[in-house]
Amino acid sequence: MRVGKYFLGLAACLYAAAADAERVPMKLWYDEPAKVWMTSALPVGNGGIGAMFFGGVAKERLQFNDKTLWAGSTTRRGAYQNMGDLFFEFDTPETCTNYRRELSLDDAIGRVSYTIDGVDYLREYFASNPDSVIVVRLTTPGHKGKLNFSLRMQDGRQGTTRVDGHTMTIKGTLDLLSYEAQARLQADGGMVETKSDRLEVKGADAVTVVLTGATNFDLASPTYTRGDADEIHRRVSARMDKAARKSYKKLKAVHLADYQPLFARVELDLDAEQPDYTTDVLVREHKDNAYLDMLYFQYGRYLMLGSSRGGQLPSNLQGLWNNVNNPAWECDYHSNINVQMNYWPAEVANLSECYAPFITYVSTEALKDGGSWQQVARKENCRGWAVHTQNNIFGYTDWLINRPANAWYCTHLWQHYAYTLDKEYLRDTAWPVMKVTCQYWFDRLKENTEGRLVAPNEWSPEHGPWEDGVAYAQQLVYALFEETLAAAGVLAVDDAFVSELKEKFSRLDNGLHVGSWGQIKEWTIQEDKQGDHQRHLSHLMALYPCDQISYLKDKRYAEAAKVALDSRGDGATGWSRAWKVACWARLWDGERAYRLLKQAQNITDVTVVSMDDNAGGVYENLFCAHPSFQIDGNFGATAGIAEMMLQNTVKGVHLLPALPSAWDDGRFKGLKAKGGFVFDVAWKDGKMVEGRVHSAAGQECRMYLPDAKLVEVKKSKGGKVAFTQEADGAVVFPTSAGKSYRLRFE
Ligand code: FUC
Repeated sequence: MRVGKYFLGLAACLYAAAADAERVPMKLWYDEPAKVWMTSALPVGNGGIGAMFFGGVAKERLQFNDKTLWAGSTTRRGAYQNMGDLFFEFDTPETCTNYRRELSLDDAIGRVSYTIDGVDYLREYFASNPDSVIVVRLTTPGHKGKLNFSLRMQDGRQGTTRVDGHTMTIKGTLDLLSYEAQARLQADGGMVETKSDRLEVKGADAVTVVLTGATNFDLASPTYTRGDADEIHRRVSARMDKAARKSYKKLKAVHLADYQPLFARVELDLDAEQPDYTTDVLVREHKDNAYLDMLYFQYGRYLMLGSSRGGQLPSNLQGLWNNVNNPAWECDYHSNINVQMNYWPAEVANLSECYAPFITYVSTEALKDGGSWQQVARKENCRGWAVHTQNNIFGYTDWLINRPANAWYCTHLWQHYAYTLDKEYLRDTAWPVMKVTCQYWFDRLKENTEGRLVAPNEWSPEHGPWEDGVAYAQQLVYALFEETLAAAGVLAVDDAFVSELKEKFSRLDNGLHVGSWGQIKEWTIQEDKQGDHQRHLSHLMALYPCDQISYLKDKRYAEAAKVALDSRGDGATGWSRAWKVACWARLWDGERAYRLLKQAQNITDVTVVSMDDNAGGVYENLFCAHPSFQIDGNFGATAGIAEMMLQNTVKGVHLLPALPSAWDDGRFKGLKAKGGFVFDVAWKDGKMVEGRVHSAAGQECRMYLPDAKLVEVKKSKGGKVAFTQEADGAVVFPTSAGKSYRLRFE
């Protein structure tokens, strides 16, 4: 155990010491350049645009993306596109000493450094959200005039590059969209020569390259576009001019001031130091080192900040990082697990603002009069909206219909409220969508022979027969109705719609049925096969991400969920293992959740799509491998780890519900719970010692602590706060909005 950081001294000092503790740096690092885009290049992103850097010495490649750059249209699926590349060619040899390539998650800056002939070379890479640019800075600390290289820009579709002064431009049109990207080079000292297809830097002291791009995509417009090529050009040029007026120091300071507070909201310290070996060695040879778990947890947060800030589109199957024009599954929005999993950590991991693009996407498309999502519903004579499984950014929705996805999306709309208690958002954004989605199901549900309402002709993605009342559909519609009723309560709506909702809810089959071998049943007619290892856990929606199954609600169903989950086995593709981590955490089995997490971290080099249960894991760059790269597994793992730390239950917030023995000592800071609470907790030898809760909304704080005894609650400044132990085991105390409370446990 590490001593001296926060476990020094008396238990009562733990929290104070923790507050002063140095954060363990969160870094991915390597001692050689990346060879393969998917497995070893490193990502930077500002939420809308992003890039992957390789860190080559003689040749560097920076591949870049804009999340809105899609081929395809309202009638053709198309695919998410590579925007382009920047190629640097240096006059130095490939051979160097002191090579290091790293990505710091703490400041969202990539760095490459090495020495040649006594000259130290340093590059920095970051994507700035406030300035909407990607920046590369090249320096030779302590030396002047040493930078000699050429810079070339290449369109992702083989278009031509225009070089104008020190600015290079690519532009083009796809089926519906137009796009443009610009790169501008500024050198300190030396000379820059403009060639027909490149810029040549000679003898510079330092160089800054600023890169930005945009398209004319607009989700809210009936044509999905707004403005023409000239308008994009003006927009991109204005961004570029504004950024180029700032010094590198200023650009970096603006980036750090924006990013660092968001990232620093959450800490997870599992009593491990940053290892002195590289990240590929960490994951290949030291998978049990808890630093990997800390890093993997935080990487999900980093990737969320990088791929889901602002704009109208959620992060796609690869977040926003993609180097080809025919990516696996078109890098689309898959509605039967993938896009949802991308948002599982958003609230609990304290990145509520990153939810906005997903919420905007769902609410805009669902409420678009006559839009494609509404047309899917109309074809079935239903109000509201529905989607198929595969979705591009232009409302085009195909492959098998996935009706319950509308309810699933709505559970996300509700989650955002449940954590933030933002009533205005609930009324203006979430409620209208939840209401019409309920109406879809009012029109669709039918009565079965027992007089219960069931969804007719449904599937359990992605296997088995189509039947009435399968668990997947019932559990999701149940969650939709339950949460919409809760929303009606908050908004004090009590009209004919709410009466109908109550009536239908009282007759709805809840999708929880225990089968012949003690399992939660997946289908109604077909027998569930024991040992069916299908990767989707669609009949366990009610266990996670929904919460109808819980030991605290009805032990019978929790036990049946355990049987069903166990029968699915531990093998799985990337995202599926992450889901299993969260499910085992919900069943309070920390050891099994941990075992799944370790399997989710299996190193792989497979870059082609495989459905093999044992091919999934992570690449050297810690991207989750389905395979191929699919970012849902990164986000799912972050959510799963959070679920091992904190759960919202009917009896209150359950702290450390699934702590494995491998994480016997540690602390977390900044995880969010429903009701506007933020928790910090420190534990030792598997026992909670101290904590803190911040109350944003002034709600009563309820905690369910079966493994710990709360002995003291104190206001941050001073006085003790009385708490009560309720008959159901919950401990409860009042809070004031904006105040923090220190908690001591025994
Ligand atoms: C779903 C999954 C696949 C894959 C694809 C993108 O269809 O069943 O495993 O993740 O989405």
